[in-house]
Amino acid sequence: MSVKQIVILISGGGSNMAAIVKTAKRDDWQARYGAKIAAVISNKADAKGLLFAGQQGIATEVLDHKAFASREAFDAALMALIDRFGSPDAPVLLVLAGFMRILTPGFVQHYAGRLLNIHPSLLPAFPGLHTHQRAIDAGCKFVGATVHQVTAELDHGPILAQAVVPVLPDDTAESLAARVLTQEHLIYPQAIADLLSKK
Ligand code: NHR
Ligand code: GAR
Repeated sequence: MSVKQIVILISGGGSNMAAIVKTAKRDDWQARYGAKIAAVISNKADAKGLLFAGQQGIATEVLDHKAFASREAFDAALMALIDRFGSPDAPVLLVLAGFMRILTPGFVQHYAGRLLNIHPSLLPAFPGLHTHQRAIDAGCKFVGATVHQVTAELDHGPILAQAVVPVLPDDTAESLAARVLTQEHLIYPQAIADLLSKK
């Protein structure tokens, strides 16, 4: 059986990526599901997560979106880079983990059914950016995070998992983001494991 290659895209801290990598190691995804985290790719050279991935012996790559004239050109190069880690009979599972670039419909189509994202809100509430401040401003008493399949429409794909946390009276966007993030680190690895166990 060919190994299922997982490629993770990040833009920053990479704490969700690290949680996935640690769970894959702890639960031996290689033996259990024949799955391996093949590469971590960032669109930003200074993404802190790259350091951790490198230390774990995972291939790391940087593709700076600013070096491309259009979204289409960036996405085409990104696709080519990602697909180096897969094969025709075992295409990669692609995991967005704090990846901050909107992807073109052509890119999303290419990975249809194999492309996941974690979004820091209880979708369908608050798609897009600055979710925690928007939830505070709206007076939400509970917020959370959503793992979903990515479709061409931003933050609208089928929901795979969610976690809920309370909003406390003195919360700022930062304190709320930190509370949500601890739950993200639990539900994202779990949702990926669920998916791998079904494939
Ligand atoms: N692409 C598609 N087609 N569909 C989705 O659902 C996607 C996606 C790409 C990324 C993550 C998403 C999130 O979870 C995601 C989901 C970035 C932006 C954004 O506006 C919005 C949503 C998400 C990620 N990005 C700006 C842009 O112009 C750049 C912002 C920046 O660089 O800081 O691409 O929230
Ligand atoms: C996470 O909260 C993730 O849900 C969010 O950014 C953070 C990344 O943290 N994603 C987005 O806002 C996507 N637009 P991390 O880099 O430490 O995983």
